[in-house]
Amino acid sequence: MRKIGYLGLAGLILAGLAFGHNVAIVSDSLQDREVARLLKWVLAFAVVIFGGVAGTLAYAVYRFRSRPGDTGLPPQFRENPRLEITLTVIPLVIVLILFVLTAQALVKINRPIAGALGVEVTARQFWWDFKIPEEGIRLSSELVVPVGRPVEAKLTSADVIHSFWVPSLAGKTDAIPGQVTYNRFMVTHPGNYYGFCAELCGPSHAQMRFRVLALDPKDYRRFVEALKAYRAPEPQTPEQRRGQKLFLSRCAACHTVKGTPAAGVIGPDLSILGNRVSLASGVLKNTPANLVRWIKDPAAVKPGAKMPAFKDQLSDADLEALAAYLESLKLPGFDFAALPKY
Ligand code: HEC
Ligand SMILES: [Cu+2]
Repeated sequence: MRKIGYLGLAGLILAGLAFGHNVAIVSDSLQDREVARLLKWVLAFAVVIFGGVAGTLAYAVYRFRSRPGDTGLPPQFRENPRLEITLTVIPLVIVLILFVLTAQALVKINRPIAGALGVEVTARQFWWDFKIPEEGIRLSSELVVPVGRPVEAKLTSADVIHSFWVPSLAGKTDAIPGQVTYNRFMVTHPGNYYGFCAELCGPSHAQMRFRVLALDPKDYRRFVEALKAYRAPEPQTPEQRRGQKLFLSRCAACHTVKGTPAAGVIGPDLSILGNRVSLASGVLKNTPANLVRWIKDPAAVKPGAKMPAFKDQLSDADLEALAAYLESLKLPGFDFAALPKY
């Protein structure tokens, strides 16, 4: 009996160590802290119940094992009201405690946060558009936020139901046409956080990604001020000039480049494409070769993409000129590729 007791104790200690390592949750955002707290309670009850059930079972097997000389059936019992009431009340109490804790966590997570940075998020097949009204800026595919300040993402969709999910920052929240939903998080470390659409929304659902680039508050401020004052730089080379001309005639109906006549809003804002770490809403690394690949035939990269293919209209030299122009659209002094990835 004592041996079994020791075994149970060892199990409890091991489980306790696992708690310390916070096995399931790696980030420490506002929401994840609440979820981690809940998880600890659930695990604690699970360990106690498992220990109780497995311990009792092991004890019974050992204590009432058959011995030499045993004959016939052991003593038979029927009904034990005291035991039955105990076994009903204990789970009930556990469920009630978990209910109260969960309700508390939900209230905390869903409470508007004073001083949060509001971000208007519009999901579209198959990309994400971000507006920060307080700063008067628009960003597409890559949202830039400061570290240490809560963010309140106000989600909606322009077409079908999508779901906003940055696994390292917060849980999923659906983006629903005609409705506004909220996803609140706070980033604690600068970094490049991978985001995904988590609701099947069409052929390129799995390719509907985005990034949250979290900067130190000072860098964030510098970025916002630079972007507010930004006007696309003039093309510097004949190739870039050719690219700009092509862009204005072929692409400007759908895409915006600040400081030029290009003001389309059907597709992502390309004003600072040169600063981007990714293309095609987080799917390709931002390189001139990938840019050419994308413009040539978007649907070959993302089935069902809502941008037309240009492979039949533009020559390779045209495509390279467009890539050279777009890569030159850049705020100097920001290297997002150097951010650690989460
Ligand atoms: C009919 C509208 C339309 C036209 C015209 C158009 N695009 Fe697009 N473009 C889109 C849409 C929509 C997307 C988003 C596709 C997706 O990611 O699913 C997109 C995405 C992009 C992206 C990736 C942006 C990101 O955020 O990752 C680039 C780069 C781009 N387009 C460049 C161009 C260039 C260059 C041209 C002209 C040769 C052009 N587009 C013409 C609609 C258009
Ligand atoms: Cu989606």
